[in-house]
Amino acid sequence: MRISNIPRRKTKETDIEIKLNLDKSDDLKIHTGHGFFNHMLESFAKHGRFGLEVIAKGDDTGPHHLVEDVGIVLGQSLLDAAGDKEGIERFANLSMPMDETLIDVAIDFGGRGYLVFDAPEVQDQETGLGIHLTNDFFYALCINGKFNLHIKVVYGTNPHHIIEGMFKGTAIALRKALEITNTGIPSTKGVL
Ligand SMILES: [Mn+2]
Repeated sequence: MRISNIPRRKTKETDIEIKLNLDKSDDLKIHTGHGFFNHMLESFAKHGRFGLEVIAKGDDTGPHHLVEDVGIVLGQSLLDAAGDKEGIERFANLSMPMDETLIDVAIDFGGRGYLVFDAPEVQDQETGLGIHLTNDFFYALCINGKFNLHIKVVYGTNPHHIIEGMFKGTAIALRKALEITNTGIPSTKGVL
């Protein structure tokens, strides 16, 4: 069972504890104090088929510190749970539809953090998250998880669908990239 073991991260801005299980999806407990962000993390766990507990508390400056720091610790948790990455598929991509929105997501879980984020500047009074903070979340996730993440909104207008499609698409691509389909380390270097 591939389970993360990252200590609680406590700063003057946030207090975050995350437990992640890549191989068993029974445990789901998300408490961040931010309704839409809870919804996104639940969606992430559900479609990634991950067991996920996130107990997080932000400061009173708005959601920025909270969302970015959860991205950091969740990225660390993905990397930690993946262990030596033996036998993983490593690469994955998909097109994620959500009503009027279509999002392309591609991942290389190969040991290097890199984000390409291509999304329209949509007005967002609804989610309390917004496209910019979503960008910051995925940056923190893939830099700390040490994987390449490309997210491209092909088209779409509804911010709820655009942001949720990103979380779902990234979760599904991560599930596929982290699936154990082989033996050995999938790299000519022999290490990832
Ligand atoms: Mn929704």
